[in-house]
Amino acid sequence: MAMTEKQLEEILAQYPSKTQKNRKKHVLVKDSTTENPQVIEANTRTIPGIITNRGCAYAGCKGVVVGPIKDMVHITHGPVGCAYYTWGTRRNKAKTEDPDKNFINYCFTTDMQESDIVFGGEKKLTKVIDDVMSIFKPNAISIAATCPVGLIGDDLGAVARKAEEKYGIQVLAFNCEGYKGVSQSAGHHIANNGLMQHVIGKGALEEAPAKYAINLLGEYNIGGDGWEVERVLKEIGYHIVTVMTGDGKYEDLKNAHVAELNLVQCHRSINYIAEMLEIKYGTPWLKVNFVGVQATIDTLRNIAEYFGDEALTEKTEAVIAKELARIESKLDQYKKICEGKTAFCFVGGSRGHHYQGLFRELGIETVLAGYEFAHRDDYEGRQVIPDIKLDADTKNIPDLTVEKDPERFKLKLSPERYEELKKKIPLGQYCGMNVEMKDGTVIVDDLNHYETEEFIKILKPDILASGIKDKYVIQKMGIPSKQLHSYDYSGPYAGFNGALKFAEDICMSFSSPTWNFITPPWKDEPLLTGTVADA
Ligand code: CFN
Ligand code: HCA
Repeated sequence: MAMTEKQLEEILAQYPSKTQKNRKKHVLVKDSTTENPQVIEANTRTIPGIITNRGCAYAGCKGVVVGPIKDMVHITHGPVGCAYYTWGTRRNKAKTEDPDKNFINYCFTTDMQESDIVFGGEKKLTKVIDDVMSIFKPNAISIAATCPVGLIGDDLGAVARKAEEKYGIQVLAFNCEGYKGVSQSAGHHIANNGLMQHVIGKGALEEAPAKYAINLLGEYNIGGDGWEVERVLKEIGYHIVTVMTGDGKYEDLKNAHVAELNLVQCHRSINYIAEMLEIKYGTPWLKVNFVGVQATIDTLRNIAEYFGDEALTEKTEAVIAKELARIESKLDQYKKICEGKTAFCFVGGSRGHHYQGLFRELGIETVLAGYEFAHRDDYEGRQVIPDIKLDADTKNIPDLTVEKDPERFKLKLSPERYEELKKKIPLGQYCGMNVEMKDGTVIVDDLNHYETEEFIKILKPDILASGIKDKYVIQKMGIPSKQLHSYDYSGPYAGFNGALKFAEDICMSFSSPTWNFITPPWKDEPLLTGTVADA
């Protein structure tokens, strides 16, 4: 069922007029016939009082980007709740290669108390670092600031510097206080800058250790996604220098500069590093998408096209054919259950867009989608192979000026070859939400609980893909919910095996008898009634 402008107006009419004006800019009914492309407002402050699904800068920095690096100890300087939340809920998996150097299963925090707020928390932080060094002896440590730390003015940098002198290892201080910026997006940026400034490029390698050396950026190995992607890439013959940061290693990250190409899966959280690597070391990047069978195939072909080697292209096609032969008939079974159904797909940054392709190939149409904290380019689209930065040494990235490394900079893609690739690799593919969604579907930025319930009543989706903050409200409304952040204890959902696992999981949801015991609201409640007068 499509949404009309009038229905949208009725939903927004329930707000006080200032809020209504604001929210109107964050919601679109897709219409490809407008004279100019439709614009959605994004990356702005949530109105206080609205229950948003967003997280904070600390969650984006420590929880998302830095936390998955397994051979470092990550200390949360702040309340235990902040530490626990970013440790225990995000399912970034990691294998133990060296039994002494995987700290993912530990949660480290200063557990700030009221007395630390009054008298300062630096001593406690120093003590935690001493304990970490005497018990765990990691190769490096990160310290992440939470809101109270910023408010009382503890100097994380000074504590980190003293610890570096004392122990001779890197101690990275991230001033990612939760209140910075408008969402976790600010934290991604802080993490990217810190890793680029202090870790990447510090390794000893000068050359790629093998042919077809790549980095996989913005892959956090949630539910094992990264492992499935690596399995396929390795079988084709790529050498993965580092994964940022799922099952990632500090020691590998230091050598990220030697890769010939960066693959960017999540463009929202790690695009800054991709750009900085290009400017500093001349490494181009390619926007990839390993969610969905067709997206995976197109991505593998684009990467092979980039290297332009016949043997690699042949191997790519052979692997694609083998994988398809293995999964296609099973997927067909699941498609029979999914065909004709509709979904809402609302996730943080890139998944709100990436998962629509997978839904589509199972026969499910996404009738409403959006991002919690994405920026306008995530909606409007971007190129698969971005413009190369020939003016690399002069370009400024906000908050950090990166300059060409004169010793190690090597333009790894000639301008002529770039022009050739631009023609071969289709622009805009899988790179923006607004471009790909159908007319009449709804696009919502920073969706909130009130709107979720109202949109559900009108659009009556068969499944709602989002996060923990609304999962149970949705299920109590009689609609299956699939968490696309944590995968509800399941996964992987990326690559060929992931597509199959995802299909199996959502078919299980559709087929559960539970829904017979719950009446969805549109069956026993009137739709919209009345309006609230302006405050
Ligand atoms: S794993 Fe990623 S894919 S990193 Fe980002 S924008 Fe979050 S933690 Mo939740 S699931 Fe989500 Fe994306 Fe990139 Fe995850 S859609 S909100 S900050 N995200
Ligand atoms: C975060 C992390 C989160 C939360 C998931 C959710 C994740 O934003 O701090 O709200 O369900 O993926 O774990 O996005």
